[in-house]
Amino acid sequence: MPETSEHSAAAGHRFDTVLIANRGEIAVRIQRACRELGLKTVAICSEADREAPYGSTADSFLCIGPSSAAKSYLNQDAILLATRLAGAGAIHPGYGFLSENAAFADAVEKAGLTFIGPTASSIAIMGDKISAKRAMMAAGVPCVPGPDTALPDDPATIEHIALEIGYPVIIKAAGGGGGRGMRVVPSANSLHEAIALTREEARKAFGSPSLYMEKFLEHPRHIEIQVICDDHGNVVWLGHRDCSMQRRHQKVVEEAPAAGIAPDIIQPVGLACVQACLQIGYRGVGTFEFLYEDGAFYFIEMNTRLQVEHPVTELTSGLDIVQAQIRVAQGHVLDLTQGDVTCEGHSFECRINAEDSDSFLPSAGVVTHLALPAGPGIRVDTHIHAGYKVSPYYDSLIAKLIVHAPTRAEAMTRMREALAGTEIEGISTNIPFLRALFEDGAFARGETDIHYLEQWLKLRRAA
Ligand code: MV4
Repeated sequence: MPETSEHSAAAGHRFDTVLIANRGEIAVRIQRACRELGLKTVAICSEADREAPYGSTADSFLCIGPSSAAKSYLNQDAILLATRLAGAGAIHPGYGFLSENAAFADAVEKAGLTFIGPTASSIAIMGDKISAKRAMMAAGVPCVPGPDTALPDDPATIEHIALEIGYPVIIKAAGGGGGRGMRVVPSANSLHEAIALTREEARKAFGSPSLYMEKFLEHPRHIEIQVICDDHGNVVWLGHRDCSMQRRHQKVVEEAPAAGIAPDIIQPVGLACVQACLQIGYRGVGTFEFLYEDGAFYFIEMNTRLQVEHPVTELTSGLDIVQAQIRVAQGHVLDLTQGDVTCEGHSFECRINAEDSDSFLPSAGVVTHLALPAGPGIRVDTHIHAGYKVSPYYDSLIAKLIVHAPTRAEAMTRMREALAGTEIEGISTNIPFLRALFEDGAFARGETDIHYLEQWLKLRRAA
């Protein structure tokens, strides 16, 4: 497609100031990317975050509401008003909050602003897990066995679908995702009851009773593929990550690349993701989530946002994903092709949470002492400092420790070193738990799946 001024800088694409509709470490991370691109930044906060340093490093800083997220970081009207008041031309939603809200993306664009993310329509397609699956199957992305349509009401037809898939099956809500609204069905005995229960939960939680059925995979790994797309038909995939180390659907440790996945086995999956992006006209950064079991990949969901764990891909690919995300939102042509993408070495990320190391209950309070690790191959993404007050209102993530080294074993050693050099006092953190995990033999050998961490915790508690 020829580059015309219209293509490179359409009305909604022209901006020199970005409002960052988020808080915490990601607000800091996005500000850094904006400054490096020569863009001015607007920070917003709730009353609880008035003293946060990310406010004073931004070009302007507006308090938009009370501490409760519903009245501040989720308040669409307040954010749009702040954007207009501050004269910003674009909104970066970060992750969480409004990042995957199609109505918000639509409202931003309708206000003549740029939403730094995919189109509202892409967000809506991926938000409905059935339409996401249909789009993926149509594009040739391997999916978990099961129909890409909603379950009908007729009991006999439902039984037939389950038999065709083969037990155990899993019932999932179309409006769910991230582990919400799903139920495993071991055998025909409990099929109808499970559907009735999940349907009611879905109606209440997501406002839609729509369900679908899949084969239940019993011991998969969670592997995801990062993509970035511009508005001109260019798409690249940036390798893969393993995010199997999770507890109650909260990721704890992520790594890139996923251990023990041969290039020739992941290559066709990456190409299928690229194909899918082209087919749906995707723009921005995105993540394809797969379950990986017995050598095969099965698509489950697509995330249409910048993810918490993007740094492990930044360190292996050498790319600044946040800068690239902003540049494609400006309408720029992606300045790299697939041939330019080379993933080197191995990276781990540990999520440091303000929580009790044993009970995992959130721990609010003042950080009285802080020492952060440094050195070759060590990166810390955080918004906290000594004297910082961790508020009870938001997610407990207070820092991300990210390391990079030539091999997985060296990266593990480097993470042990980084964890040893991290001192946070005044509040409880999960650091003791992370230190113990990086001493675990099975983890070191890469012998883990999505259930490993919870089993490991159970054994550790029993001991
Ligand atoms: C599954 C599955 C097994 N089989 N689907 C949980 C979160 C949501 N993204 C999908 N999830 C799962 N879907 C089939 N067909 C197991 C899970 C699952 C899981 C997936 C990824 C990471 C952690 C998980 C923990 C429990 C269950």
